[in-house]
Amino acid sequence: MSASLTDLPALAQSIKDWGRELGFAHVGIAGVDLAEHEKHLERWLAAGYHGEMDYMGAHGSKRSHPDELVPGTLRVVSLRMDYLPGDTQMAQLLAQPEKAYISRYALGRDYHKLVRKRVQHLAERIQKEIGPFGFRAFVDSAPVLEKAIAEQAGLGWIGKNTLLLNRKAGSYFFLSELFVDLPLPVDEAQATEHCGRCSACLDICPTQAFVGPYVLDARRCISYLTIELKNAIPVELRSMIGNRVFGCDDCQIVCPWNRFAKPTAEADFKPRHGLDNAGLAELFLWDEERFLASTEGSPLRRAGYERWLRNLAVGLGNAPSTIPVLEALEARREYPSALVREHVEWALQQHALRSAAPASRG
Ligand code: B12
Ligand code: SF4
Ligand code: SF4
Repeated sequence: MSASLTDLPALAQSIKDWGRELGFAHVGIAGVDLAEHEKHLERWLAAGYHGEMDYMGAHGSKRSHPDELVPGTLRVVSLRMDYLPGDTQMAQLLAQPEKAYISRYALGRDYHKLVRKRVQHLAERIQKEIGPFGFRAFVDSAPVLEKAIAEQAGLGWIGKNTLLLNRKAGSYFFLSELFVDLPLPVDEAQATEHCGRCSACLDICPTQAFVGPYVLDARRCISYLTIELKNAIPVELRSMIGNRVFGCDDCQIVCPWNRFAKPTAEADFKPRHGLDNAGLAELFLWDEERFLASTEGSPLRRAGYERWLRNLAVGLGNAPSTIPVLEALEARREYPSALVREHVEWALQQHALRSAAPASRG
C-alpha cells in the first residue's frame, strides 16, 4: 500500500485539487447510499413521466445503487464543469420569433467526450500517486442518478426545476462522476435547499411540464420533445414550443440563482457556426451535408437531420408570416420524409389560419 492510502483525508484533498486543475469548478465525494432518491425515481417511472426514454427504467436498481452498477464501488467523486459561454443573450433571442433558439449547453463541442476524458485524466493522476485501484468514469449517459450523487457530495441541492443548483454557480453546468473503490472520507451532503417560496421555474415553463415542485413530466418538456422524442411532436404542444429548436433553458433563465452562474473556461464550449444567433429559415435550408459539416462533434448531432428539420418546421410555424419563413417552408413541402412533411404542413396551416383570422382591433 502506498503512503497516500494511509492518509485518506489528504488523498481526498489532493483529488479535489487535481480536479480543479483539470477544469472542474467543484469536486465533492459521496457514499453510495442514495436514500430516498430511489423511491422518487420509482414513482417517476411508474407514472410514465419518462415517455420513450426506456433506458431510464432499463437497468433495475443499478441507477440508484452505484455499487451494483460497478461492484466494489465505495465512493463516488462528483464533479461539476460550467458550460455557459459568456453572455449569450438568451432572453433576447427567445423574444425574436424568427431566430432559432438552441439550448446553451449545445452551442459548442459535445461535452460527453470532453468531460469524460478529463475524469479519466483525474483517475490516472490518482493512479500515479497511489498505484492501481478500481474506478469507472461516467458522464450523463450511464445509469447513474447524477444529481442525487452531486447533492450527497455537497455540490448543491436539487431545485424545484429538478436541476442541481449551487448558491455560487446557479445550474449551467454538467455533472460527471468517478466511481472508486477507495474508502475516502465523504463530504457533507447538502442538507438545505434554497428555493424557498420561489416558484418562478414552475410558472414560466412554456408547456407546463412540471407536475409540481421537483417533479417533471418529461413527455411535456421541450428538451425531451426536441431531442429525445423520435416521432411526431404532439400537435397540442407545438405552438407552446415557440422558437426553441433544440432543448430549452427557460426554467434556468428565470432562476434567481443563475445570476451567479460563471462563464465557462473551456474554449470548446464557445458557440460554433453562428448557432447562437441564426435564423430559423436559414437553418431550415441547410442540406444534410451542411448539417453534418456544421454539427461535427456537437450535441446537435443527437437529433439527426430529419428531427432537426422537424423541430425547425415547428419553429417556423410559430414564426411571423414573413416571405423568408413562408418560402423556406414551401421549399420543404415535398421533402422525402413523411415526418418532416407533416410538420411542414402543420406550420403552413398555422400561417394560413393566422392570415384568415380577422385583424385585432387596437
Ligand atoms: C433523463 C434526463 C433528462 C430528461 C428528464 C429530466 C428529468 N428531470 O428527469 C429530459 C430530456 C427532459 C432532460 C432535460 C434536461 N436536461 Co437532462 N438529464 C437526464 C438524465 C439522463 C437523467 C435524469 C434523471 O435521473 N431523471 C429521473 C428523475 C426521477 O429524476 P428527477 O426528475 O431529477 O427527480 C429527482 C428529484 O427531483 C427528486 N424528486 C423527485 N420527485 C420528488 C418529489 C419530492 C417531493 C421531492 C422533495 C424530491 C423529488 O428525486 C429525484 C431523484 O434524484 C441526467 C443525467 C443522469 N444520468 O443523471 C441528465 C441531466 C439531469 N440533464 C441535464 C441538463 C443540462 C438538462 C437540460 C437543462 C438540457 C436543456 N437545456 O435542454 C434539460 C432541463 C430540464 C429539467 N428541468 O430537468 C444535466 C443537469 C445538470 C444540472 N445542473 O442539474 C444532467 C445531470 C446531465 C449532465 N451530466 O450534466 N434531461
Ligand atoms: S426545460 Fe423548458 S420545457 Fe423543460 S421543464 Fe424547463 S422550462 Fe419546461
Ligand atoms: S426558479 Fe426558484 S423555485 Fe425554481 S429552481 Fe430556481 S430558486 Fe428554485
